Amino acid sequence: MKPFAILALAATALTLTACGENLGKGQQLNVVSGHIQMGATDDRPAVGYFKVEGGPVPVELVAVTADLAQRVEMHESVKENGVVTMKPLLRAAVPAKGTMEFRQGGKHLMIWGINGAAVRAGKLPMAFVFTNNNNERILFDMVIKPAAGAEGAAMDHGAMGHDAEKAAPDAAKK
Ligand SMILES: [Cu+2]
Repeated sequence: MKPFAILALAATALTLTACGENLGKGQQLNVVSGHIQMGATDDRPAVGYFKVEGGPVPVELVAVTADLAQRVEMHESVKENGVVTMKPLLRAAVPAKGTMEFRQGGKHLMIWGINGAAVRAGKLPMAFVFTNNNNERILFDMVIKPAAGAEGAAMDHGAMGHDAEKAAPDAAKK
């Protein structure tokens, strides 16, 4: 091996090490967990929940997409005058070094038309789009769980779903 080739290799190794060290320092923006609960019947949307860990600066989640689903929407359940309704959610703040969660009873994803192959594989690859770095995309495989039983959240949510949305004037506007 010629001397300059060895130098080049050494330089590459140094670069990689430096990169790894930077990643180790401080928390990076990341999607750390998430799952999807299928709707009780095929015409019901599935619901998605996940957790995001914030990086060094505050950002906003502005979209979640999936190539293997027909439609994905971000929603938030809100209680108004004692009635729980859902509203479309356009952005969700992720605090620096904090956490942001989509969970039952609050922010959630609604997912229509998940590809059958993804359902059989038990996971749906999703892309989470944030406002930092010119819309950084973070990919995460959401574990797909079957519909909950009669007492389950997915069924309740599905039953609440469309009627509640039609009834919510804000949701109807956009
Ligand atoms: Cu919803």
